[in-house]
Amino acid sequence: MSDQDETVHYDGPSGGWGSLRGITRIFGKEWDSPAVLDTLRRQNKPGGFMCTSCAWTKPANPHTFEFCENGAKATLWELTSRRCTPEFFAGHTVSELREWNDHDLEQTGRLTHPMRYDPATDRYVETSWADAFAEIGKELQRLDPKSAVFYASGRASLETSYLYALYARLYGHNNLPDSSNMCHETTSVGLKKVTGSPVGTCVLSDFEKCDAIFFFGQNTGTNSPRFLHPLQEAVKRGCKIVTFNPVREKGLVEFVNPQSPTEMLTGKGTEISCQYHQVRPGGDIAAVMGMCKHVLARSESEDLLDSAFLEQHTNGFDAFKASVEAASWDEIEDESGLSRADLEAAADVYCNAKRVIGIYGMGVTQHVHGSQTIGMIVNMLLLRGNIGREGAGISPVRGHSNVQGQRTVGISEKPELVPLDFLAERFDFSPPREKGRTTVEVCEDIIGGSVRAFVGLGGNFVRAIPERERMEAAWQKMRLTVQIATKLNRSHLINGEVAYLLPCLGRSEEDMQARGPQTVTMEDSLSCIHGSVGKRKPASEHLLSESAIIAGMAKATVPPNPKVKWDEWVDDYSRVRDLIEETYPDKFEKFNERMFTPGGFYKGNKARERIWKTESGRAEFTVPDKLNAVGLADKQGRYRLITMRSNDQFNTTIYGYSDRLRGIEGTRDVLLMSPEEIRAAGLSEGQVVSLVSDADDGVHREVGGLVVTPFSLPRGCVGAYYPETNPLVPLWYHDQLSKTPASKAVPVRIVA
Ligand SMILES: Nc1nc2c(c(=O)[nH]1)N[C@H]1C(S)=C(S)[C@@H](COP(=O)(O)OP(=O)(O)OC[C@H]3O[C@@H](n4cnc5c(=O)[nH]c(N)nc54)[C@H](O)[C@@H]3O)O[C@H]1N2
Ligand SMILES: Nc1nc2c(c(=O)[nH]1)N[C@H]1C(S)=C(S)[C@@H](COP(=O)(O)OP(=O)(O)OC[C@H]3O[C@@H](n4cnc5c(=O)[nH]c(N)nc54)[C@H](O)[C@@H]3O)O[C@H]1N2
Ligand SMILES: [Mo]
Repeated sequence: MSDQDETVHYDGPSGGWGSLRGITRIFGKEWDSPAVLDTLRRQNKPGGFMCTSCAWTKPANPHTFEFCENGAKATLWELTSRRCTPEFFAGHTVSELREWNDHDLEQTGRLTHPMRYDPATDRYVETSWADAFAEIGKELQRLDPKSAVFYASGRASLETSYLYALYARLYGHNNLPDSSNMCHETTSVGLKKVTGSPVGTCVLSDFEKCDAIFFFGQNTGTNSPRFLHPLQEAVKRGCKIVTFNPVREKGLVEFVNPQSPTEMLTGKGTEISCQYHQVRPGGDIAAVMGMCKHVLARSESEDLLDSAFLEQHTNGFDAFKASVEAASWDEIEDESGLSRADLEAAADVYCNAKRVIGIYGMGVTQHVHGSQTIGMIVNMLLLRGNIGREGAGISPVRGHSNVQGQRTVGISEKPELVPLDFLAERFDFSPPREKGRTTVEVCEDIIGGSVRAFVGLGGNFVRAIPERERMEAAWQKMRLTVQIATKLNRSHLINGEVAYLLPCLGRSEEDMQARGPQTVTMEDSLSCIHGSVGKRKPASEHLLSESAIIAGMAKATVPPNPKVKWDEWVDDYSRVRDLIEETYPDKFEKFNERMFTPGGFYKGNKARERIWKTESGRAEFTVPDKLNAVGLADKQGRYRLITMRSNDQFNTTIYGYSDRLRGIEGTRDVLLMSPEEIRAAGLSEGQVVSLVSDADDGVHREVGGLVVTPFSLPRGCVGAYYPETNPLVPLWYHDQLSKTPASKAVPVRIVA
């Protein structure tokens, strides 16, 4: 932290007036129209509509405005008055649009008509829904179902997701990757391995009772800002927050509550983290090892461990203890980049707290040994019985607003997670039993040629995945690509021989079906299910709901089946909720009755009750096989690249060019480095450089035009924005257990 003064940084807190200016700057006049304000007022409230931005939970007693700067951006982005029409497409070839950047593509506004790609003119041309469904159905019928992939980007509702997964299985495949495969799949696999549950164990009230929170690699201020409110309240009642992050993220340093007049007037906020440790990327395994070492050392003379819990509920403690004793402080300090004194101070907070929560995000999951880091965090919590009791637990912060829910209702490439026997009987068919493809496997098989069709239920797959250059070339050899979307993005411009772009309703819009206006539901990060009602007039009269589009394609693809009632389901989504309840009775009891429960209804979690669905039937201690989560060893000239999100983006949607909370303005083409590293590399501030891949695999990958920008970061690492730097991530560079791409320590060199 010595170099703070030389580096760009933002002096204001997170929240505060800056957050309101952030909205105004991008949306200008659009943002204060009465209709828009009315929509925002209903956001994240019982009976209102659920934000399309992050998955943070929606409280039972919401604030007057239960939305944050970035939630407002997401909503306004959907409500824009701009339209991307057939006339627009008539004026631009697809090749030309491929030269446009992400921001400008989405700025063309909401898609209005179903479009088909016309290779003769290299343009998208207007088509009818009936023709689109008929041709898509015919194309899919010609293909081997196993060669098709149905991707989902965690936004679509539980109802749509259930229908989509059923459609895939009726057609004949389990190729149902979703954005989770690039995100928290490490959790779904790694956390499940050690606790038996693929999701977090905490509920909102735990944040009202915990004494300490340990934060690993999650950027609350930008990515789940409403979570800052419970954190602020926790700090005010004396809870200690200890953060591990290579970047000093403003939201975890200080927060001014935009809903508090006093705080807004005085500008005086709350200090969030009492300790902030700038761990090296991938160094969390070592950092937690250091803390555990101190806890175990102190436990020699103090009664610190929860022996009854260890005895009754855990497996593997002795082996873990031996591994902690074997790890040397020298190694721990070197791998974590943190001093023994700092780690002991962090461990003291842990020892002094009766109830502890562990939080993590992409800084943990997007590493080659990310699952081992999750195991390590769980190890630390288990030592003092901090899982399965009030005020304590493990809480991954999920990304997309319904990404967790999509997995809950059957969008999964892992057949063992889906009640296939029930589906077989209920719908009278033989569901495919073979494992489907993860995102990385989809990419490998598109390159290899065995994937012939791709359907995207939202998202921007081609832009979000690793290895962009090779993927874009291979993509165009597919026979069929279908994208269901609200706005134009790069994935729509890299298409197969037959390609469709199908525009859908957004969540804030009224979804009118034969039996009246419809409600949809989603599951948040804390496993609570909420109903969401859109009220806005749709952006175009030609839009269909996502459920109607899925049903339209399904009817044209799979033979009629008296038990499969696409039309009835689309007429009235409550019937789909009945199906979900029938399929998952333990989680969705009285679904239709309970969907407007204030704060959502909790689907339950066995690990929270200390029922461990693991191999041993107990919570598992695990011994990491190395002290850092990075895939390749350090060497001269190699840096660990952190691919980052700015405060003005939602994944590949770029709202603007201000990363307000990090003090980076006007550009995304930056290479962030510490002043020491800039000097050591013989570079200077403002110099334009390229990053090239240093993955030792002989593949040339390069991203140029990056301006060297001093920024407080640990040694040996650099930072740059996602998705611009995705061409640098090798496809094979992923978490070992779950195949989540390891986007947080990508091996690169700098070329001046
Ligand atoms: N406004 C907005 N909200 C979003 C999104 C968005 O793009 N914009 N995206 C949504 C989605 S899909 C997701 S998954 C979530 C993502 O939300 P996060 O999980 O917060 O993901 P990132 O911003 O990619 O990075 C997380 C943090 O990890 C830190 N980090 C990097 N490497 C390491 C490491 O090795 N160790 C530690 N301890 N920290 C590290 C980074 O500095 C960064 O602060 O947010 C969701 N919400
Ligand atoms: N290098 C690097 N790569 C990463 C990451 C990283 O941190 N670093 N993060 C990864 C993560 S965590 C994730 S989740 C993925 C994100 O990958 P995706 O989920 O595939 O991408 P998004 O950018 O969220 O998708 C944006 C598009 O979704 C469409 N859309 C928006 N709203 C709706 C809607 O209501 N319905 C439909 N049908 N479409 C809609 C719009 O057309 C918009 O252009 O990227 C991953 N890739
Ligand atoms: Mo994500």
